[in-house]
Amino acid sequence: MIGFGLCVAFSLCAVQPAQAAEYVLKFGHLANQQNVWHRAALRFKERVEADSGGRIEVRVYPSDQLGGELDMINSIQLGIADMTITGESLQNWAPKAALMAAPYAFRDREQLRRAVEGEVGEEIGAQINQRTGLIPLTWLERGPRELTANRPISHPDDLRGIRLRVPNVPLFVATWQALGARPTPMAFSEVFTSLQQSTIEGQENPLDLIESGSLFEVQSHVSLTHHVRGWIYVVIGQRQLERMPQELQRVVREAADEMQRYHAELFEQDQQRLDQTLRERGMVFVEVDQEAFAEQAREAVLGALNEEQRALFEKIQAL
Ligand code: CS2
Repeated sequence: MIGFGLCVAFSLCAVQPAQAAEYVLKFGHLANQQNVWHRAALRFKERVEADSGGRIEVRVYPSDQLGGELDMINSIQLGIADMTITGESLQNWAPKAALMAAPYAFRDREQLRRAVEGEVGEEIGAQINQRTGLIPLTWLERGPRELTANRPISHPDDLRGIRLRVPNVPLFVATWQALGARPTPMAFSEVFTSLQQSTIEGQENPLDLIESGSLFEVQSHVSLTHHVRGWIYVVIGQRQLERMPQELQRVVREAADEMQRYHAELFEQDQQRLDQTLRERGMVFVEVDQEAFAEQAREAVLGALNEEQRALFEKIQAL
């Protein structure tokens, strides 16, 4: 063996390639690299690779690099990708998932936690798994969804048929139609350009995704509707998880728990920062007639729920 010194000097040593991982998890999501979802996903990657001794490699792709949310769900089902971060869009397969983001369903964060970590969350998670073949590994709390536009909107009457992008969530379409908007389902990655080209006039999202999508460049006002308080799941394909030996499945699940703990830490700090950051980016924050929005939306939400969704909605109200 040539001495180390010579190795260094002449870099003659065959550098041993890192042991190729036995399993690779491709993890795509829609937020950008600064967003708390991505930072928490990198912590997940770190823990999985360290605790599996390199037997699992996690490749994290932000900003819809592997495709939009619905594409990601289909890719995981086809085995082309393995993990993503998704929520109420799963309603297209599992109706109960709509309750993850039912407008005006949750009074506060404690009620939300009781729902997610109790029977409601179990019911939703079970139907998601049955209907999609995805396993929710952990859940992440979300900031309230707010409405953005290029004018102040403080009452449903101000919507006046606004062309509003919503994610591919039938319950959102029904709710915003009833409120007087013209909702257009669209992938998050298309929102910036559609706003820039005035194909749509507004959208609604938590502040962190307003920032993540640089929407402050194409939207002047944030109307504080707080119309949805909800959560999102970190999901993995059931086949992808169960093809691993038990000890590696445990590594993945424990890393997901760590991801949630780390995200919770980041989330609190982030929520303090975002309001100020978006104001500094020039966005004007508008107080709204919460009761008027809630009154009109609640009727629409209840009217749009089928029997099993309605039962879950009632369960949430009782928490
Ligand atoms: C995002 C998504 O696309 C969006 O507006 O906020 O996270 C959205 O909430 C999805 O429907 C979640 O499934």
